[in-house]
Amino acid sequence: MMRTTEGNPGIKTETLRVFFAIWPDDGVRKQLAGLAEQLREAALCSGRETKAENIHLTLVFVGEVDASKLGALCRVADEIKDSSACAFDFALEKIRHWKRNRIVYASTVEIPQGLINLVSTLTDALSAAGFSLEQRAYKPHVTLMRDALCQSLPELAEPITWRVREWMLVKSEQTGDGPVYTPMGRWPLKS
Ligand code: 2AM
Repeated sequence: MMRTTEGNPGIKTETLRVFFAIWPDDGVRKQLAGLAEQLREAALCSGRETKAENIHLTLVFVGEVDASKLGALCRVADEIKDSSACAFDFALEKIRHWKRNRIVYASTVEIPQGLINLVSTLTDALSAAGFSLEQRAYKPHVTLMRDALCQSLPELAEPITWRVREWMLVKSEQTGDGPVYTPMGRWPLKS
């Protein structure tokens, strides 16, 4: 997105919408995409399913930043990568519906300590580097469907276990065909 710098009508800067996230491997992605499909096929929910390649878990939503800040964001990630959490497993055990914003999502019963550590280290480091973040409580969720209306939601027969081994910085762009997410950097978790 191009915007004009306030007070400098002639100078245009590019802004990017970015967030830190984890992306599932192919197996977990297929299982999660399959869940949304099953909800629709069983006529339990109607709505817009998240495309399989877009299924992810947001760690920290940074929002609109000037493109020139991308380097600073990557430096924050580089600095914490050795002190951040170890690799962890994330068991997706439940499907729920937020009626207010009409989102169907998958989530966990107990947030893994590795995820808590990673999110808090990243949040603290971004704040210390001058990025202003929302103060909302962190509710880890994997969005499966938007604009969703649901009759009821099934319990999962067994958890979907996601082995989290890396995290990334992602650019989000809205297109006529829905959001397009592009990785801008990747960082491994200690094994
Ligand atoms: P959602 O799936 O619940 O909409 C890219 O937009 C990612 O950032 C999505 O995972 C989205 O969550 C999340 N996101 C979007 N806006 C956000 C906000 N204002 N605060 C926190 N997360 C946000």
